[in-house]
Amino acid sequence: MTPKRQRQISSDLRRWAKEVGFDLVGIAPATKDLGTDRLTAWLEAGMHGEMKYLEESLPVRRDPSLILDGVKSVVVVGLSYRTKEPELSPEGSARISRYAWGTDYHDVIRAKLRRMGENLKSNYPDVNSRRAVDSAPIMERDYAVLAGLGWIGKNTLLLDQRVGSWLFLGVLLVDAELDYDEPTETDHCGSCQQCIDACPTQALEGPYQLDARRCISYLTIEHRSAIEEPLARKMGPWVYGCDICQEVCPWNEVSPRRSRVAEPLFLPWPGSDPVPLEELLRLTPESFSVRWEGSSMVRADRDRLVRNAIIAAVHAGGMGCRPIVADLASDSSEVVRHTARWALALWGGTKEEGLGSEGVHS
Ligand code: B12
Ligand code: SF4
Ligand code: SF4
Repeated sequence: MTPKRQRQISSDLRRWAKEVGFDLVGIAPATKDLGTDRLTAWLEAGMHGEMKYLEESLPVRRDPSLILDGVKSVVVVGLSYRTKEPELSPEGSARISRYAWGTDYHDVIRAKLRRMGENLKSNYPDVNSRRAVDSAPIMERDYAVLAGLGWIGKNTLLLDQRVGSWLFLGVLLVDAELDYDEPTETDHCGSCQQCIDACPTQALEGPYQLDARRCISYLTIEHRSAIEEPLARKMGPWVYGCDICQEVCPWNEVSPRRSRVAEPLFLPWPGSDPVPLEELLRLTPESFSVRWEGSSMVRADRDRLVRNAIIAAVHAGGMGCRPIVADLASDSSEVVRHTARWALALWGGTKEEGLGSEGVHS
């Protein structure tokens, strides 16, 4: 390919990324084993908990040509989801993290990447591309650094000085050499470690080191079984994800420079910010699907969400929820039954509620 054509395709891709609404775009060379040494060490330490898919996808993460044959370049895009600031949770409500308030980000980003891929095909028919948003396993944050989008903060998330960290990443793999951006070399965290200090479960074991097994995001979304009492007691109002290590980050402070109009599809659906606890506690598998079809919330399921809601009710001192939680003590789901009995025991459960006077200890 001539240098002129290479430059033309690269500048077209950057322009199309902006046209479809991405906030950030950069291009990096496709590289084998990018960041996978650290990933392997993390997996070997068991820090991924029940997320077995991360083990299974390791060979593909090591080699992006297993996703797109002959891949040469990775176009990395970032999309802000900071649509508004959260409401302060009133009593009897729970918190969903901002990234899951609105339409499923996978669908939104995939649609934008599809338009970029279609433009590429119609203008340069001999160039092939493949899009990925979590779906195809790729080291998204590492590529984002290589493509100059920002730096990885001590909370392990990618940060841009202007957008902060409230952004999703996606990639378009391309089988042509392109003009590459300069990788990010500066870490703007400096001596700050507010994210580490604020994490309620000490999941951030140190700078850039996250033990997912302790992370509220993992516990509420990915972890299927019962949550151990010491962690459950620290989960606060979060029923889906957790935003604490981003809310405290100085790079996410609201300022006129950072006020921006994020993709409106990420605005909270009614009743997502905050979400009434009682509604969550009364969810059935059917009402769960109807309520959250099309949002990121479907990554969990009814049982996990009800489990999380019981824990949030305990946090809120929600004795008002006690009759519903008592019903849940005989739920068909084992994890819901277990968590409901734990809550009732803490509240001093009675025989009528299915508990002996000694309660249940986890
Ligand atoms: C598995 C996963 C999780 C897990 C593990 C999180 C994690 N930090 O890895 C759990 C369920 C906990 C999770 C939670 C969240 N996630 Co998540 N998650 C992923 C996923 C699918 C894979 C990440 C992965 O490979 N982790 C493996 C380990 C090894 O990563 P790590 O410990 O962070 O280490 C890496 C870097 O930090 C770096 N590194 C390590 N040490 C050092 C040291 C230095 C000096 C440097 C420079 C770098 C560095 O190298 C490592 C290898 O890449 C990615 C999508 C993708 N395909 O990449 C989204 C992704 C990372 N998640 C995302 C989001 C939005 C979240 C949440 C904010 C959601 C929420 N509100 O609850 C939280 C944030 C929690 C947190 N503080 O990280 C976004 C992050 C966007 C951004 N701005 O960075 C991603 C990229 C999804 C996307 N497409 O946008 N997630
Ligand atoms: S998402 Fe919450 S629990 Fe997880 S590392 Fe950040 S502050 Fe800690
Ligand atoms: S809170 Fe401080 S240390 Fe953590 S990511 Fe933000 S700037 Fe970096």
